[in-house]
Amino acid sequence: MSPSNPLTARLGIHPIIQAPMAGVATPELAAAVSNAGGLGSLGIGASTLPQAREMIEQTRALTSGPFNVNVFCHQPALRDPTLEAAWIEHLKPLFLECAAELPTSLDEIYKSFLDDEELFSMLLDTRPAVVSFHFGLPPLEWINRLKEAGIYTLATATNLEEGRQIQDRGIDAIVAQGIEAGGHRGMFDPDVVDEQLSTTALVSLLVQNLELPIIAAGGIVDGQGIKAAMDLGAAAAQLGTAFILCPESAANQGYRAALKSERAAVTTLTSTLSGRPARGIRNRFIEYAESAAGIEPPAYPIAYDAAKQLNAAASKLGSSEFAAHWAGQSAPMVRELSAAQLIATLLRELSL
Ligand code: FMN
Repeated sequence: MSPSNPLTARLGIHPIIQAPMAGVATPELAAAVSNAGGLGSLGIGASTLPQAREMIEQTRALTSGPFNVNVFCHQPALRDPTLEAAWIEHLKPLFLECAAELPTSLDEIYKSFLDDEELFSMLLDTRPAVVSFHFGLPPLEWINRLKEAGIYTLATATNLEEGRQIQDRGIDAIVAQGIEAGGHRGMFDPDVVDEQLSTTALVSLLVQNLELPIIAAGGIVDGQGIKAAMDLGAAAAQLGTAFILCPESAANQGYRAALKSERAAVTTLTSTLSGRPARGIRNRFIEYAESAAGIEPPAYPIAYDAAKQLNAAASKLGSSEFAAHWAGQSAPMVRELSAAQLIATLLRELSL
């Protein structure tokens, strides 16, 4: 077992964080991880305010351990009616195939935390032990107030420049998200050139150049992977895909079947599902949506509205070919265990 470091000592945890996963992480999953000595996380980026509060309260009822609540700090979407109409038109054959009504317009289906003062107040009120930020950072004043409330803060970086901004803003620790990672890339600005750094390169870069504890995320599914990251100087590892098959996750049968099939070996980074780059198992939606050169998806999360409507219609017909099955590059190696068994297994492998 690795010795404790400032991050694990402050939170009183093993160096294992279950990644926040909007739509997949449940109170049961987060609490089971925290009860097993890791840090469980909730992803409330796509939840309404009452849903988010309820998830926090449910988690608190299931564990006395610390847990993390994650919010999305993307720049609010710039509307482009022409682009949005062209995207709907592009997807028309898929809507027809699923016998679904073609949307006449698309919505910004959830707010950025940057625009959500009520959510900020709710976090101050409920005071989870940890709050984490994805896609950017909130204003300094909000970070300071969360920290004054005793909350430990984390933020995702995909390169050194983002890591520097996180450190300068006074965040407590950095999640170093490599290109292998499942789900959305936490890059602050999806329009800048993506350096696409691997988890190994990024962790080393951040450890060598910054002072904050670094949490390795991306492609890690076993204790050996956690150990390798810690050998590079990471204080902990954050695992997402590894927890999707846990019975406590909200993943549906189609998602579980895809992750257990040979198709899990082929993951793709695509903006077509949501409007921001995210890694998932390649399916017919991605194949089709990427097929037309020159037709770009609308901004995040407007594109997601189209994909979610299509997936809802396809699901009714028993198809999950249009779903967002987020998964990282190590997806073929995930194990189907309860969260407690998975943490125990990871700890055993880590101490070998
Ligand atoms: N990261 C966030 O910060 N917030 C999220 O809501 C979020 N949702 C995710 C949903 C899924 C299904 C997955 C697989 C990842 C998600 N991520 C999210 C990214 C994870 O925090 C983490 O970077 C990633 O899972 C690490 O790579 P791995 O999946 O290979 O372990």
